[in-house]
Order: sequence, then C-alpha cells, then structure tokens
Amino acid sequence: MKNILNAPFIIKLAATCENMYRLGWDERNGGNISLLLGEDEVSEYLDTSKILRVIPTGFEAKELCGKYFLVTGTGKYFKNVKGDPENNLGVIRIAEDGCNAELLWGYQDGGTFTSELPAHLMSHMVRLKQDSEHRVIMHSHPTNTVAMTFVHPLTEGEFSHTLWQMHTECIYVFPDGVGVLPFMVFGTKEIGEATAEKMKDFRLVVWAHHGIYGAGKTLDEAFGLIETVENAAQIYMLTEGKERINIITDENLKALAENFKLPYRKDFLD
Ligand code: 2HA
Ligand code: ZN
Repeated sequence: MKNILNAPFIIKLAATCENMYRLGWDERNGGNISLLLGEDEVSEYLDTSKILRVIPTGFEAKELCGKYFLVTGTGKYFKNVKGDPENNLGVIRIAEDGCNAELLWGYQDGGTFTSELPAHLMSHMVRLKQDSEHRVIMHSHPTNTVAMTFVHPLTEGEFSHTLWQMHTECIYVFPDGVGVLPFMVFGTKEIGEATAEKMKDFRLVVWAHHGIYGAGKTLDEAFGLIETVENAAQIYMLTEGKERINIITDENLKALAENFKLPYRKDFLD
C-alpha cells in the first residue's frame, strides 16, 4: 500500500488550500473543499474495508452511497492543511444508508468534516447530473466578491452582467453566469438546499455577505472559476464610485460570445 501523504489528491488539495489562504480568501477556519475520489484511486493508499469511525452527515444522500470524498475538517485552518494533512483532512465514504460517513483516514485528532458537508453533498449530487466528470465543490470567502454583495444588487442577472463587464475574459470563463443567494444562515440544511438548487444552472453560487461556492471537474477548474470572479469583483470595487468613462458594452460582450461560440446566458445581457 502506498503512503497516502504522497497521493496527488492530498498534495494538490493541500496546495490549493495554501494558495487560497495566501490570497486572503480563507481567514481562520473559513472555506471548505470536497473532492470526489475514485475507489481505484483510494485503494492504492487505503484498505477500504478498514473503517475508523462512522460519523452522521446530518443529511440523507442515497445517490452518493459508496462514493469516496476527500474533505477539509470542521474548524480547521486552510493555512495548516499542507503541514498537517492527517489532522486537517479526512477521506470518507458515504455509507449504505446514505446518512452516515465512514471515515477511512484523517481527522486524527477526533475531528470531523466541514459543517458545510450537507451543502457540498447536495451540490455534488446536482452537478454529477449535469456533468459525469464533475469532482469538486469549493467554498471560500474572497474579499472583493463579498464586498461587492454589499453595494451591488443581488439579482443574478445584474450581478453576472456586471462581472462580465469588468474583464473581457469573464464571459469566456463563466458564460453561465453566477447564481446569487441572499443572506442565509451558513452551515444549515436550508442554505445547502438553496445552493444545490442554484447549482442546477450555475457552477458558481455567491452567498451574499459571506462568500462563494464553485464547482468543477478538477481543483484547478473550481479554483479558476472563483479566482476569475474575485478578479472581476476587485476591478468592480476599485472602480466603484468613480466615473467609468470606458466600458465593455453589451455589443462587445456579444462579439466575444459569438467569436468564442459561448453558451452564454442571453437573458443576462438583454
Ligand atoms: O468552514 O466557511 O461557511 C467555515 C465556513 C463556513
Ligand atoms: Zn464560509
């Protein structure tokens, strides 16, 4: 059996957490990530018949029975993941009943997975229906994205349109736009359900006054989506309150969309 600390999925997820912390997006225990793993991938490093603990997930996820996830721990700091993966991360398998998680590795200090696991599992279920190659749900608190939710209308058409207008690459990277949720209590089943509902149409969901969720096939894809939104939000915040004498027009956006044959949300432009 190979050493799991050398597994590419651990190394890459730890590097991603470190990046997000260094960018200032994940203060204290802010943020959480779950990565869907294949059984063959896990079996190279772990005896999958050896269950360390059984932990209730607080949510029934029958569709995910037998699926393996690498998940960041509750109360853990992204800045510490790389130096101490075994305490800050866990590999879980959703049990036959769909309501429990079988811990196969990690959370060594007696900890458990992120309190946002229901939002993650519900979002995984939705995204897997849209895209069989989907693997990652990522949550973060990027500063400018959160700042923008205090000064910009929260309708997703307006929010997506403004982000597209802040940089010509935005409509290319997220032609589907971003979903937006108003203030809700984090860590609850309700916000999980609302996020997953938005994930039917969007790979990005902004939580007003809190942060963002991103979904993707890989850690880089989910990270890149969030990074592009945050970059646009920063440009918005840097230019907000100033007269924008040069702008990206709807005609410009349409020209971009046509040139790259983007499946963009036409109703967000007109
Ligand atoms: O994991 O970010 O939304 C801590 C949070 C909760
Ligand atoms: Zn959060």
